[in-house]
Amino acid sequence: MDLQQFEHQYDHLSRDVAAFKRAISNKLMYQIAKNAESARTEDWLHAVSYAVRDHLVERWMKTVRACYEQDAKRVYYLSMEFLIGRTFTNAMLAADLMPVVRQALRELDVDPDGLLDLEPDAALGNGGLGRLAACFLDSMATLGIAGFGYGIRYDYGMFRQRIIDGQQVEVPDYWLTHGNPWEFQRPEIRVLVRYGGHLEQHGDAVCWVGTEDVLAMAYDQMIPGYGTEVVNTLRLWSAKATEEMDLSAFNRGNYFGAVESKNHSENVSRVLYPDDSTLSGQELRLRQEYFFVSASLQDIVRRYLVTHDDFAALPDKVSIHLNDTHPVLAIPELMRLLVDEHRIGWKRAWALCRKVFSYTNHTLMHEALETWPVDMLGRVLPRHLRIIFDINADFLTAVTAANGHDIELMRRLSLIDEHGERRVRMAYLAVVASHSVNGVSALHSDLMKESIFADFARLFPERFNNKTNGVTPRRWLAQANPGLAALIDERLGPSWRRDLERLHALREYVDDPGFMQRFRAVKRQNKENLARYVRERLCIELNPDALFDVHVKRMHEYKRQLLNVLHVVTRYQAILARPDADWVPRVVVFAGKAASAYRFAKLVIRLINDVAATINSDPRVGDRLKVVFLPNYRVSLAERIIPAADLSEQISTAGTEASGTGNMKLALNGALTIGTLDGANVEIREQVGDDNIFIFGHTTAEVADIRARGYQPRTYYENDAALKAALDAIRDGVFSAAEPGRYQQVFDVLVNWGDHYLLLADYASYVVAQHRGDETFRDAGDWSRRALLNVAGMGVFSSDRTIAEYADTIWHTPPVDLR
Ligand code: 26V
Repeated sequence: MDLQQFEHQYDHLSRDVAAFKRAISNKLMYQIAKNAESARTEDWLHAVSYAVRDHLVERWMKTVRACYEQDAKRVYYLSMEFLIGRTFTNAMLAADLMPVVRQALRELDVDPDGLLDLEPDAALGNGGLGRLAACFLDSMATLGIAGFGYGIRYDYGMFRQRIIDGQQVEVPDYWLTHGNPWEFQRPEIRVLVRYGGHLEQHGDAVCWVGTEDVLAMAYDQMIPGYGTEVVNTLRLWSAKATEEMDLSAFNRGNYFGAVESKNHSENVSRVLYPDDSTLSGQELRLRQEYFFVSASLQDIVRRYLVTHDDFAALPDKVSIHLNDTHPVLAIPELMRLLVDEHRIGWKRAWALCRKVFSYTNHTLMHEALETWPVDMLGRVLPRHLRIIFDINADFLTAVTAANGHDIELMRRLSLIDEHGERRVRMAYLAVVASHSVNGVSALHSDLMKESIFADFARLFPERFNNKTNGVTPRRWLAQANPGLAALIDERLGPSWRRDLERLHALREYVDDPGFMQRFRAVKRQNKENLARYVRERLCIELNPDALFDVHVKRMHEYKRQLLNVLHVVTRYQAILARPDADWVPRVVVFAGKAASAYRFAKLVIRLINDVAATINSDPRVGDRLKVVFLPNYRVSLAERIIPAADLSEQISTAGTEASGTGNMKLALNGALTIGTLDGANVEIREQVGDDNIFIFGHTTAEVADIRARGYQPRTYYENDAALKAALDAIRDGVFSAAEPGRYQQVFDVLVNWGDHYLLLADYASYVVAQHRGDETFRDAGDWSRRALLNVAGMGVFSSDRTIAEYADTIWHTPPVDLR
């Protein structure tokens, strides 16, 4: 840049900064009604958020207009969960306002970094499935696809996790305390959602009458694309009572009774189910699912009818994607709208449904497969139950016509599970109604066809396909790791943000000492930042030169945090046995929430904390090993931890983790994976090469084989001295001196009760892989070479690639033209 160019740019920036300072001050004054002297940091955050938001609104309206004018095909992504995290930085990056906003704040004497940390996470999701939905919204907007998210505006998101005496305590997450500057309430967009009642037959028409009703009110958020003017919409529904109060009760002086029914109706959007895999079978959950599905479908049909007089073009203009089975009631709801309300014949309505819906499966875990008791469904949604029975009858008739009468096959395929209490199988309904059924990694999509959907895959092979997950490089590299982003920019320019495959070119720099030294410096800085955070919150001192070994995700037996603990204990015992050996210093970082009712997962959290306390305070260990459990894992904490990781733990039992996305985020930020051949780890290995990942453990086929032969975990316990020593220490109270029996159950689950997830069978090879990790880490140059090859190999794991595949082969949605 020559001097003139520089001065020109500088001029530009300072004019923008001046304008932005005025905008912030105006917002503070007229929207928040505070002056600079009395404003709290929250007030500044809101003022500057409103000012940034203004820059996106015009693009948003332009996008909405363009969609209408071009009558673009829209994709509706229906999801019970959107795990968005924070919005402020993301919005600044999208609007290209980061330098201007920072400078403006500094000139107003406000510390920009202090502001960022005040924004609460929008934690309207449990884990992988919800975070994927958020990455997908970002990618749809960035690719210019007319994508709408539809979900629930929970008053309370994912609970906050506190650790008290080593144990998880759940605290409600009322994230709206200070208001949400990113949402637009739409009081004029209200939709009636009906429950209960009964059916009446009038000729060949069915009437659903006598219902209890709730209103769904819309709240919209902007979803800005990156490097495009497109801004999409996320519409979340909040429940409103149809009557503010019961006037007769009020007039009788019964003031609490007067608002009771209002509270009851509005409870439907009160709180996110914080359970990420077991269906507690609560009726409220069913009501939540129907609530947002019904509101969304009515909204979709209304929007379609603005520009169409009949339903002939519906499949050309509307795609409805079902994020797992939680929104599957959308299928009978669309049938109801078409048949009962718009008087379309059943057969035609069904043909339309079949073209409109597509479905993604996110888990094979049996306990996470949704089924609803026929009794409950009949009580809460009688019309929908009838429609499901009719769909089932048509389906089974067609199967019989094609395959002959096979009672056993019918029993297996039926949408109704007749064993014991009759239940509706929501995943089967999704498969029968959708034109596309996909899994989320190559392995998972194969297993899906062999296990839960085997019969359906034989009947409808063309419906099944794979779309390997991805993550948005905007949040998970540009925003989370500005140091690495800036370094990449210097060599490759900024285009990787929209075209992540460009990272491939980083391979050229593995032998460039200058570059590699800076690459290491970035990681080192990120580790120092995390160490500071840990020091401030937990008073634990970390050595930034140690290997940072990171295991962050929901707490689940299948994810095997306990296997990691076994290795930690083994290492601890080895350090005590050979204190003078040349140990590679290591920091083991855990974070993750356990479902509140998942007793065993909570016990594992407690064990981690007890092990951490013992090891961290043992003077014989010193810097060689530190263990930390970071409380309240969430999107914003992930953004801090992931850039600081050297080693990424992805150690689920082969065949259990559908894909994983944390595995992609960590590798993208230069961590090497230690992992099993599970989920997308398989594809990560293909991208980075066998030498740059530590693979261990039994494969899916071997796991099945071991189980088929009758797995005997006790044999491993008895024959492996190191394993035995670790398990005995846990059982005997080495980490729980005050209550020696505290972890007897942990021992029993692994040794005596079958070790369902085969921790003991994989222990030995895991320890060997950890050892390979140590040896590689000794040579900092060699390690960072491999780390860079991981970054360079993550191009395919951009959610832009994933969404482009959905758009091409499932939704058939070209980008909108903003001209
Ligand atoms: C089930 C239930 C049951 C009722 C209570 C609330 C609730 C919430 C979520 C679920 C299913 C969770 C499925 C899930 O999150 N699967 C994850 O999806 C990721 C994105 O595809 C994938 O990377 C993970 O491997 C997979 O575990």
